Order: sequence, then structure tokens, then C-alpha cells
Amino acid sequence: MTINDVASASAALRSAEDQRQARGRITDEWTGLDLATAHQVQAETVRAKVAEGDRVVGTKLGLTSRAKQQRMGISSPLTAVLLESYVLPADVPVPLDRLIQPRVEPEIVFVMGKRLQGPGVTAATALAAVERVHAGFEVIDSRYRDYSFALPDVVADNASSACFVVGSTSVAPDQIDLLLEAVALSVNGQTVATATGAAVQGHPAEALALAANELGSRGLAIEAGEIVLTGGLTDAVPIGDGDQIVAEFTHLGALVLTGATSKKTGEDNA
Ligand code: 0L1
Ligand code: MG
Repeated sequence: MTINDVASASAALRSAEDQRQARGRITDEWTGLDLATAHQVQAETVRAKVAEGDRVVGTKLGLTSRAKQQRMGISSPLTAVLLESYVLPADVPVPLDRLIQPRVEPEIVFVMGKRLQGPGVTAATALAAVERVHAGFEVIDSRYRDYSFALPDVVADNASSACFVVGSTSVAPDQIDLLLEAVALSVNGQTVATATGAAVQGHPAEALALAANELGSRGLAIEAGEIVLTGGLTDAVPIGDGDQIVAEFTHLGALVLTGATSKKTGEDNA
């Protein structure tokens, strides 16, 4: 398939996802893919999924921490769309059979009480629009081989979105110091990373403001009731069959995620 426009780029990425077959960078084939056009590819994928019955439930930020930016070699945060099909209930294992190369990252999650749209949104106005703060896990799954991409590639790929979990503990935004809220991430009992909310753009509310302003520049908004994932606090860690990943937050509770194949999740493999 020749990739030289929005429709063909979106189709190629959806095919990689459906076939569980990682692919090369879109920008290697379509060298003219710029950031604005990559957002159109992302929107086309969302449009196609919604046409098949999915639903937009929020916004995510990616690459908001130095840990993630350094790992991916990209210093620009980005936004993407959260779909209902990405929601993973807290007690359900990560469905490894449906994913290509999943990685897990702990995040601070906002549930919005008010609509937010840039330009001019500050961290203070952003936080005032938040109803509840939760801990969360995001499971990312790049459709690019070995997570190798340039910024337009990953924007087109809806920022590697695959699944996310929102923890059941929640607090009002004025009842928690998100700058100092800490997380310890462990894999199979070994602590592999720690971070505080300051790792996310200096403060998770700064990330939220950034998203509102970026969406506003494209005529979009974060709606009341929507979920916002503010970006991985730490680098993401791979998850395999039988792995248990725990994120222990100081005030937002502890989340546990396990990886399982369909045999273990009880899904029909036929
Ligand atoms: O949620 C994220 O930070 C993902 C952003 C895209 C880069 C990646 O795949 O890690
Ligand atoms: Mg993330």
C-alpha cells in the first residue's frame, strides 16, 4: 500500500493494530508528513473507530516527563484521544494477545468538572476545572517496530494508545499537593522507578493546561466529564505474561496490573 495521504496513513496504522504487526515509520514512506497532518491522521483513525461504535471519553498527554522524553528521544509533549474501547477495568489483566509490544506507565488522571479550551489556559484555571483526581495506569502499544518513531509518526499513531486503568480512589484537586504526590513503580516485587507529580511538565496541572491550549489551537476542547491522562510519571516498563506491576501512590492508592494471555484471561481464542 502506498502511504501518501491521511486516509492511507490511518489505514496502515489501523491495519498494524488489527494484525498485531508492528511496522516501519510512516515518515520513511511519506516524508512530507508534518505535525498538523499527523493530527489529521490521528483524527481519521478516531473517526473510523467511532464509526464502528467506539466513543471518545477524553484526552491523553504523552511525553510530558523528562524520563519519557529522554527514552523516546523526543522533547515535545503531545496530545491524543482516549476512546471507550481503551478502558480496562481495574481487576482485569492486560490482554496481551491483543497487543504488539505493551508497556505500562503510572499516571495522574483528571476527571473534568468543567469544559476547558485554550488559548490562555493556565495551570490554575486548568486545575479549577478538575472535579476529581485519580491514579491510573496507561498501557501503551506503539504500532511502530521497537517504538522507533519521529514526532509526526507517534502523533499519527494516537500516541501509542492501547488501554488505561483509572484507580478507584479519588480526591478533590484542592485536597492534594500534586507537585509532591509520589509514586513507586515495581515489577514483580522489584522497585524500578520513583517519581513525583513534578515530573509531569513541572506539575500535572501544567500538562492539563498544555493540552487545553494545544486542543484550542485546533478548535477542540476538553469537555466536562471527560478523562485526562496527564502522561507517564516514570519511563514505561514492558509487561509480559504473568508479570505483576504495582504503582503505589502516597495519597491516591495502589494500583496492580497483571499481564495475561487469553488462555489465562478466559477469553475465547477461536
Ligand atoms: O503516553 C505516552 O507517553 C505515549 C506517548 C508516545 C510515546 C510512547 O510510545 O512512549
Ligand atoms: Mg501515557
